[in-house]
Amino acid sequence: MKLVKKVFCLLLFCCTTMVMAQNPIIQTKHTADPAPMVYNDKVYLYTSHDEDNSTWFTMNEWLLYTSTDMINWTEHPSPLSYKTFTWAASDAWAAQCIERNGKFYMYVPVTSKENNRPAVGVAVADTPYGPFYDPLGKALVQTDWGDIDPTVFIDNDGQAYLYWGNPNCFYVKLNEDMISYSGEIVRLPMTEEAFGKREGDPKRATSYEEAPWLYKRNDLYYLFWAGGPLPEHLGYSTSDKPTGPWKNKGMFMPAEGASFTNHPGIIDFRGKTYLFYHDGALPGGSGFTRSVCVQEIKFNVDGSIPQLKTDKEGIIRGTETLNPYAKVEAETMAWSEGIKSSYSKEVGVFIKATRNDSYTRVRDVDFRKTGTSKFLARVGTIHNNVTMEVRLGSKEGKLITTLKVPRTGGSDRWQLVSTDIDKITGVHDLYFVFKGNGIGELLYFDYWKFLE
Ligand code: FUB
Repeated sequence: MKLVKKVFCLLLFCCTTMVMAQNPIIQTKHTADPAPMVYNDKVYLYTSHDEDNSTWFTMNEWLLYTSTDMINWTEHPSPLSYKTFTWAASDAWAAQCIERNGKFYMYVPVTSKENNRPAVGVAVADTPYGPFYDPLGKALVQTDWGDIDPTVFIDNDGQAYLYWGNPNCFYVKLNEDMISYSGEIVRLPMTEEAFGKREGDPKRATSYEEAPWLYKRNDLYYLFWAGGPLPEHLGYSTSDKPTGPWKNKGMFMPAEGASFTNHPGIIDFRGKTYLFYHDGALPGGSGFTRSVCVQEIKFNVDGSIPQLKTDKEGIIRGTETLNPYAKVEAETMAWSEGIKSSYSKEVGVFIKATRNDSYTRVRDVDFRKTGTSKFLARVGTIHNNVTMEVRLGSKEGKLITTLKVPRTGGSDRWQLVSTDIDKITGVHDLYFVFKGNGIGELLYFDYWKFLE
């Protein structure tokens, strides 16, 4: 009997651990170069977008995801494309957005049409979702080479700094308008003391490769960066000033997995600090089909960062529960398999189930004590006999309802379907499991809601 109990506990532990695995945090697209921003108690995660099946950094636009709980992420329409910059030829690479006086400034690297070299531009919007426009009609900064990976930071005294560059690391002081700068562009001394020593590459004396991220904690400035040689690790340097001199603190996340690049993005949110980075951990992932991940950083008492590893678990405990009685977008999820996200003018972002048995998981849904007895969803399909199962706790967990998805005839045709259900109360992980024959586009799902 004891043995049976032990095996049961072990199985339960394994299942719970599997359920909790939720890195990479976005599974419906390939995302890279995370740039998280906290605004009004919500996390806005801007990423670059690796096109599916890419064999190079084929990147045309930036993506935006939001979360208030750090476990469920909602995709929004792309806020910006390199095409917004009429002077840019291509390459929507690593960007960062920041808010100042109610306006949002997105610093982006793109390739300039004029000289076919990278340059940093800036776009402005009235909301974090965009639409962003190019106020300058030209690059904000361009040196002689390597103007990629801008990071922006506003210090407590109001002075804003823009850092960027590969293989050099530059900075400039931004003016209060955030779209111009004062003083010279400064190239940091690329010394062993600042960034550590790199062996065997006379062109790059230090470990610094690219992807700087400026961050401040307890009056100490941190410059995070991706370090070489390839594959990249993550390292950091510290200083008591935002302009250095920087002191190398070395590697805190070793290179690992299918991506030969990495890219740090750090925020404080609701009393914790989170590190976003990317790897190639989705099925078919590579250096050109990357995926954004997140984990909590717990600093040592002296301000140093403990050694971290890329992981599958990500964030175990969310910062709040999700309300199922308000409209919830289908593209809000903690995990999915066999799902792609898409966009249409009629409904904005929606998801496509690509095969039988594909599913999404939404974590920590709070049905409260009062509970629910009705479920509704806006769906559509081009096939007969397609269903959507709603389950609790796991993909095979308690079946709440099986919704027959009407054959609407396309992703531009939707139907709101509702069904009575047995009462559910309390907090549960919710699973939407899609069943039917039809590879590629089994069904379309826009939003869902329970009625109290
Ligand atoms: O995403 C393209 C480039 O790869 C970025 O600019 C670098 O930081 C690296 O992640």
